[in-house]
Amino acid sequence: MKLCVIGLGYIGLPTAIMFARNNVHVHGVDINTDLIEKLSSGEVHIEEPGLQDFLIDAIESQRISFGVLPKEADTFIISVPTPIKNDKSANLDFVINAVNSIVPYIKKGNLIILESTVPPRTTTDILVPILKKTGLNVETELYVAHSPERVIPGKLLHELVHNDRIAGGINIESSKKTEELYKRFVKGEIHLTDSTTAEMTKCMENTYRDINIAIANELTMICNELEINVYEVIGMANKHPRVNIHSPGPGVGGHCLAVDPYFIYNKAPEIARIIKLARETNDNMPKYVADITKQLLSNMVNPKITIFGVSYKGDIDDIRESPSLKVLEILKDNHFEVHVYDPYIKNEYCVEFDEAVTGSDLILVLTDHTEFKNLDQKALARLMRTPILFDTKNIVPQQNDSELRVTNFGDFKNAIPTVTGGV
Ligand code: SAJ
Repeated sequence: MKLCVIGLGYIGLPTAIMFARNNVHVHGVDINTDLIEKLSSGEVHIEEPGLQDFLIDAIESQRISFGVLPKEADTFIISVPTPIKNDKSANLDFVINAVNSIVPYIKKGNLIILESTVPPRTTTDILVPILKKTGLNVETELYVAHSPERVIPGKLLHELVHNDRIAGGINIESSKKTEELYKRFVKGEIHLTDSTTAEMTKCMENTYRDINIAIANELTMICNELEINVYEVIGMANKHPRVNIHSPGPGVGGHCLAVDPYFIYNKAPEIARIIKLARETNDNMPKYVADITKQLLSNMVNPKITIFGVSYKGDIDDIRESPSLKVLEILKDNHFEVHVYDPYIKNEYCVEFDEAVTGSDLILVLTDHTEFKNLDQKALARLMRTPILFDTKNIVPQQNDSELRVTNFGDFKNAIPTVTGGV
């Protein structure tokens, strides 16, 4: 079987490699020529456990090739980004370009699968009309489906295999063909449906999570107003067998939760009020964190702030839509001296650990990297000028024998220094 995968990012590349491991001859396509060169020489561009070794295996077994142009194949998988525009509507340009790029290579009997997360009805209203350019009868001579991925970065290879999957065809034959394809490596159940239901399901999964995080964030702000420790409330409420309040944080990042709710919202703005409000609540969290930061530093002159973590979540190197970047921007706009440390990110605004913490008046933990859970708090306190750490992810335990005062959303008001510090 021959497969052509268009888009070799966080999902396309691992998917291509998994098929290659399962006796499929895969051709991976991307518009980025540097990336094609890199992958062809056996080097992956994303940090994901196991992926590098799997790529080398696939190249050595001659089951994978890479190029900037598609090739004829039995199946085409499109896995390109679907960002949002400034007006929060979906930017489907990459999807449209990708489908157009495969049109000349499509033959009767081919299966075309869209994996990118898209607003409901994209497959029927956008994909199918483009596929008509092949001159084939899309309903009877091609198979077309939406089959969204559901994997989480960091556990990607495991979840690709073990998660349940949805196969949403434009007709039942397309759903069945899609099921047959993924069965080559998927051990989870494959659920057959139509393409529009599959699109809505995927968008709603991430919207559900975004809304639940928004409730946790709203609860945090209410508890702070009423002087109640939010973590005690969440901890106890979650002892109820049917309650699962999520964790508050500095906001919601990544390319999925911060984006997909708008795909639903834009289809029914009059009705989707909770969805919109949840987005706004989560988007407001960086400002809320910056406001708390100001309170913690209110008695200091020229304070130095250290941000710990810019990835949008723990133990990954992805900064897309990261709330840390927004916190950084707000603090800088307020003329604070801010230094950033992230063990996973090397870029123009990140510095080494010692440089970031020496002389600092406040460490702001914004990402739940494992490294931050096991800090040497005594050593840290010695390097800092005012040893306070504000932990927005509630991951740093207060060590009794250290000078470092660890605080969080639940008790930051007790940690505001009363003595004037700084220079
Ligand atoms: N976050 C909180 N509080 C929480 C949980 C998460 O503030 O209780 C924040 C995280 O710090 C992060 C953001 O939410 O900034 C998103 O993190 P995430 O781990 O929930 O989600 P993603 O975007 O990495 O992955 C999601 C997953 N979807 C669901 O869990 C419903 C994943 O399964 C999807 O494959 C992925 O979106 C996607 O591609 O759609």
